[in-house]
Amino acid sequence: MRGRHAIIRTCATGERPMTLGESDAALVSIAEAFDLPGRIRSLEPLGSGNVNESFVVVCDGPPERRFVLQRLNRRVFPRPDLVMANILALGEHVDRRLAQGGSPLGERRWEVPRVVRCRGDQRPWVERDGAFWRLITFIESSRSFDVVASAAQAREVGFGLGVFHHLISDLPPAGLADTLEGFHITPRYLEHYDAVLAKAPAAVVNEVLHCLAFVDERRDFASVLEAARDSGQLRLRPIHGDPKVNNVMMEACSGRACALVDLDTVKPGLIHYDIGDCLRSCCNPLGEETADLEAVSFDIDLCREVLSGYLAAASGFLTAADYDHLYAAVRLISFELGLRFLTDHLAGNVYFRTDQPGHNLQRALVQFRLTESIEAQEIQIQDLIAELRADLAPGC
Ligand code: GN1
Ligand code: MG
Repeated sequence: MRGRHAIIRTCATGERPMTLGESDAALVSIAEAFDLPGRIRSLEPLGSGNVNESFVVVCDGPPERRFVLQRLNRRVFPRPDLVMANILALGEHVDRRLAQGGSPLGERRWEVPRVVRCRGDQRPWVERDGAFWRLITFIESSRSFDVVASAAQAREVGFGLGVFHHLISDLPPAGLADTLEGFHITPRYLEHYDAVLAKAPAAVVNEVLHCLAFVDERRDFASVLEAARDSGQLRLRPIHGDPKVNNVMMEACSGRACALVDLDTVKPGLIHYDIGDCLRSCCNPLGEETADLEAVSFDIDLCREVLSGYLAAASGFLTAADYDHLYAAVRLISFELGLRFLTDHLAGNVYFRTDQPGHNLQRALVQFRLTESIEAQEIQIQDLIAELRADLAPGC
């Protein structure tokens, strides 16, 4: 939790951000519309998201219970009702799968954040003054980390993503709505970047000039995963959409992954977006918010751990073409995130919330630095993938 300051970050929703001091009563009244199990003891900002606005609600016990109250960013999610429908469909599917057994989890704990419905009409959200609010259970006795702290943790994050994919691998993607059209379709981000750039004032800052050249050198590469999808090598599956390290909850007592949270971006997609996103996040030990650009690098030892953990749970449903595109996935998603941050910087920070001027430019530079580090280690990363593939999926 970043604390109170997070709430006064610039708000990319186009709506005025709520601050606790001025609107305690309004926030409590929104939370009370949901079917909570007790009296609200506290309501605090939960501040690390770049898109939505989140609060943690603590309810009196026993046992004391925590919930996450969120205002969905309607500019990013124009159909928040469909976001909720996807989360509910995912929860029901995973419940069925867990009841059947036979997952890579064995006796391990695994949870899905639950949607709390409203008192009375049982709607899974509240609309107030044009804003869309929902309440989700907090995964108790667990915590998350903004950066990976150890090899064991990296392996757990990978395993967590593998379990998540395993449990939804038989959920038909057509049953999920496309709630964020174009999400992770890199050529679309490139088109949007070009449109924004055409309207932006000519760049004079060296960092921006560097970024523009960086993007230009990788234009052809941007379509690598979508081309594989068009040619039928890769196919749509249900995905998480945002499996960065702090969206994987670790059980407090054991340090084991026990849930993936932040399910807003669950929708049909390529699992490579998820694998690439998880790797670009976990294998950047300084984290995506670092100011120490020179020191940013892709840690191949952590990559080994994440991929081993992932494959331990997921190798059963990966195809040969899936393996063939793993390296492209990790390179592409760090490049894509850099491109998204850069575009938002050029557009005047309308999508990602920012803490200070130039924040999105700095974030873009970090992702581009990471991309360069990945490119410099291509042979080692490809060798690692080949080695794990031979061990875990012989013949694939
Ligand atoms: C956004 O809001 P948050 O932090 O959960 C973004 C992700 C990015 C991430 C980078 C819907 O996620 O795609 O990878 O920032 N989510 C959306 O930190 O655009
Ligand atoms: Mg997210």
